[in-house]
Amino acid sequence: MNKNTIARRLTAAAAAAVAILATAACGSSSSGSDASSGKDNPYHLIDAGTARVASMGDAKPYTFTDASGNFTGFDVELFKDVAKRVGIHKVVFTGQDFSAILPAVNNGQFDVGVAAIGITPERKQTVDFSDGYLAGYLTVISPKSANISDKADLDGKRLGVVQGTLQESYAAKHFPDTELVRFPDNNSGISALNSGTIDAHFADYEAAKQYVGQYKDLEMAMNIPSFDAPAGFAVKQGNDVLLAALNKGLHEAMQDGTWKKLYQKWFPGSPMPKQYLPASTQG
Ligand code: SNW
Repeated sequence: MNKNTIARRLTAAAAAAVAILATAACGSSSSGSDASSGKDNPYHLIDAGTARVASMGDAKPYTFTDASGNFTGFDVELFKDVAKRVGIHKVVFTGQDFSAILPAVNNGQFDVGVAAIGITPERKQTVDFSDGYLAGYLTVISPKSANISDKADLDGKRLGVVQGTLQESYAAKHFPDTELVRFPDNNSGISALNSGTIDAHFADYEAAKQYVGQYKDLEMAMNIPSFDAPAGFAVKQGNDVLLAALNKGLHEAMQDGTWKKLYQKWFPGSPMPKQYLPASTQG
C-alpha cells in the first residue's frame, strides 16, 4: 500500500466517522429545525416529504402489487393523488397482513394506513381516520354449485375471513352457526375455497368481483351493506396537521372529478355513488 492509498483510506474513514456523528446528532435532537418536526416536516412524517404507507399486496382492485411489484389500485392512486396535492411527493407503500396495519400506524412504524379500511368506533380508539372516501358491500363468495344465497345457507358451513376485518366481526356477530376460518389475507382464503377446505370466503365487494371474474365457478353469493363504515385513511392519533391536510386533498380530489375518474377506472360497471362526486353534479 503506498502513501497515497493510506491517505485516501484515512480520509474516507474520517468522512464516515463524521457522517455517523451527524446521523447520531440528528437522531438525538428532539426539537428545533431537525427533519422530524416544525417547518421542515409540518406533517410529522417519519421522513420529511415521504409518506410511509402500510397497505396490502392482494386487495385488488383497492390496493395490490402489479406484475412488476409496484403498488397500484383505487386506494393507492387516490392516496398518491391526495398526498401530492398537499405537498407529499414521495409515497412508499409496504404490504402487510390486514391485521397488522392499524397497530403499525398506531405505533409509528408507518405514517398512514391505506387498504379500504372501514371507519368504525372500535378502530377509532387506536387510530384517527380521514373523511370517508368509499362505501360499499361486504360479499360472501362461494362456488355456484353450493347455492348459497342467505345466512341460513351458511349454517354448519366453513366461512373464510381475513383476520381483523369487518367481515370477521360481522360474521362472528351475525352468523353464529357458521364456523369461521381465519386467514392472513384474501389470496389464502380463496386458495382454501378453491381447494374445498372452506365453503365460502367473505371479502370486500370489489375484491369479490375480481375473484369471481377470475374463477368462473365462483359467484357473489351475498352482499351485505357496509355503508356505515366507509373506508378512510388511517393516521396516528393526534397527528391533526396531517389529517387536516389529507381531508383537504381528498375533498379537492372529489370536487375536481379525480375521485370519479379513479372510481370508473378501477370499479368499471359498479354503480356510481353520489356522495363523493363534485357538488355541482349531485343535482
Ligand atoms: O366498510 C367497507 C366500505 O364500505 C367499502 O366497501 C370498502 O371496504 C370496507 O371499508 C370494508 N373493508 C374491510 C375492513 O375494513 C376489509 C379491508 C380489506 O380487506 N382490505 O375490514
